Amino acid sequence: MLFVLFLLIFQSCYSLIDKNNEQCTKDSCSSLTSTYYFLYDVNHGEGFNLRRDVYIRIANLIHTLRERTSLESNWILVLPPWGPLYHWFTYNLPRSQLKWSNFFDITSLSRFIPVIEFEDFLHLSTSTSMITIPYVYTLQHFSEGWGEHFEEKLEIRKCNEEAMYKKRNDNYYYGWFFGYEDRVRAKQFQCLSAQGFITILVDYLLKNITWLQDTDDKYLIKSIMFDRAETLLHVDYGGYNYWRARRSMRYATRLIDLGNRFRADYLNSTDVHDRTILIDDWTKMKRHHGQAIGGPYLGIHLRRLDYVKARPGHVPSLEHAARQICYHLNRLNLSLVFIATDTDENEINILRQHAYQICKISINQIYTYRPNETILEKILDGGKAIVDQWICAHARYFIGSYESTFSFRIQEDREIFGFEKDTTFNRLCGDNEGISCEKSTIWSIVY
Ligand SMILES: Nc1nc2c(ncn2[C@@H]2O[C@H](COP(=O)(O)OP(=O)(O)OP(=O)(O)O)[C@@H](O)[C@H]2O)c(=O)[nH]1
Ligand SMILES: *[C@@H]1O[C@H](CO)[C@@H](O)[C@H](O)[C@H]1NC(C)=O
Ligand SMILES: *[C@@H]1O[C@H](CO)[C@@H](O)[C@H](O)[C@H]1NC(C)=O
Ligand SMILES: *[C@@H]1O[C@H](CO)[C@@H](O)[C@H](O)[C@H]1NC(C)=O
Ligand SMILES: *[C@@H]1O[C@H](CO)[C@@H](O)[C@H](O)[C@H]1NC(C)=O
Repeated sequence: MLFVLFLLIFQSCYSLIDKNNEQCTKDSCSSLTSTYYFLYDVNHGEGFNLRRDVYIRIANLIHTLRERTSLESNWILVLPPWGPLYHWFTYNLPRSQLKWSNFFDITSLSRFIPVIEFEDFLHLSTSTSMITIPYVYTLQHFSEGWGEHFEEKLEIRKCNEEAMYKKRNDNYYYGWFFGYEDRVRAKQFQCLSAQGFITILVDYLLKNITWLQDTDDKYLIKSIMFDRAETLLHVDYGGYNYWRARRSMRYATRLIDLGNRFRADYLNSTDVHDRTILIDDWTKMKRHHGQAIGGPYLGIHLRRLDYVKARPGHVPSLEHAARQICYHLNRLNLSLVFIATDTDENEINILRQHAYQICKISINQIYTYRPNETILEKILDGGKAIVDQWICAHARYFIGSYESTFSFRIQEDREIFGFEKDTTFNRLCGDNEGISCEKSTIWSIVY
C-alpha cells in the first residue's frame, strides 16, 4: 500500500522532472530528492582484511540501491571508523575512531559510490552534542539454521544474543557506535534475521522503511544502520562490480610512497622496470595478465601468531618455510626476499638462519618492513600492514599463507596490476604437505 502510494507520487513528479529534477518545486518533490545515509558495522572480532571484504559487499549494496532509486533519492555510505582491532596492538598508538583516510584514498572510493567519513556525518547535525539515527538493526542468522535448501529471507526477530543497543529512560537506544557513545543514539532498534545476498536489503529499504519526520527530534538525520553486516553474502563475488569496488579501494598516498621508497631502496624495484605503473584514476586502468613483471624479489606473506594454532596442518614451521623460500629463489633465479609478517624479528632471524643453512642465502638478502616509531605513529598498525601488502603486491613471485584474508588482498592487488596468475595464487605449504601443495583458489579480475 505504501509502496503503491510511493509509486504514484513518483510518477506524478517524474513528469515534472524533465531530465534533471530542478523543476520539482520543494513541496511536490522534496521527498523525491532526499539524501539518505547508510551506516554499518562489523562483528568486533573480525580483522582488517575481512572488514575490507565486507566493505565491498556494502559498496555493492549502495551501488544497487542508487541504480534502483537514482531519481528520487541519493544514498551515501558513511565509512565506519576503524578499531579497536584485535591484531592492532602496538603500545601507545591510537586504536579506535580511526578515519578511513588513514589507510585509503577517499577520492578513489568515491569513484564507485559516494562516501563520507563518520566524523563528517556527525557534523551534519546542527547540534554538536547529539545525532539520532532513526533505525538501527543488528543482522543475525536465523536461530533455526539455514534449513534444507538455500533461500533468501529476512524477518524481524527476537535478538539471538543480548542486544548491543540498550533503551534508556528517554526512549532512545544507546550503544557502541564506533566509540562515539555520547554523540549518537537510535530512535528504533531491532534484530533482523537475515539469510542470503546483501542486496536483500535493497527491497527492505525501499519497501519497509517509512521515513517519518519526527518533528520532536531536531537531531534526526535520514539514516539507517546495520550492525553485523558480515552476516549477508556477496551479491556477485568475483564479478564485475566486485572488482570495481575492489579497484576503488586505493591505498592512502603516503602508504604507497613508503612502500615505493622501500622497494627502491632495498629491493631494486621501481614501477617502470617492474611494469607496475599506477594510473591515478582506477576507472581508466585496465591491465591484462602478463603485463606486470614485478621487482626482482620473492614476496612472502608469513602469517604466524594465532595462525600457528588455528591452521596447524597448513602453517609451515620456520624451517619448512625457509626450505620453500630456498626452493623458489633457486627455481626463479632470484636473490632477494621480502617477508610480510605479523611476527617479530626474532622469529624471522630463526628463519634467516635456516635459509642460510639450506641454501646459503645471506641474512641481509631477506627483508622485512619495520618502520621506526616516528613513522609508525603516523601510519599505525593498519598502515604498516598495507605497506607490507603493497611490497608483496609488487614482487616478481608471491607466496601467501593458507586461507589468509591478508594474502587474498595482496592477490587482488596483483590481479589489478596484471601479473601472470601463476606468480600470484601460491601459498606456503604445511610441514606435511611437501613443497608444492595445492595452490590457492584463483579469482581472476573481471573488467
Ligand atoms: N604488518 C603486518 N600485519 C599482519 C601481517 N599478517 C597479519 N597481520 C596483522 O594481523 C591481521 C590479520 O588478520 P586479518 O586481516 O583478518 O587476516 P587473516 O590473516 O585472514 O586472519 P583472520 O581474519 O584472523 O583469520 C592483519 O589485519 C594485520 O593487522 C603481515 O604480514 N604484516
Ligand atoms: C516488509 O513489508 C512486507 C509488506 O508489508 C511484509 O510482508 C514483510 O514481512 C516486511 N518484512 C520485514 C522483514 O519486516
Ligand atoms: C636493478 O635493476 C635494474 C633493472 O632491472 C638492473 O639493470 C640492475 O642491474 C639492478 N641492480 C642491482 C644492484 O641488482
Ligand atoms: C640468473 O641470474 C644471474 C644474475 O642475476 C645471471 O647471471 C644468470 O644468467 C641467470 N640465470 C638464468 C638461468 O636465468
Ligand atoms: C625514521 O625513519 C624515517 C624513514 O626511514 C627517517 O627519515 C627518520 O629519520 C627516522 N626517524 C628516527 C627517529 O629514527
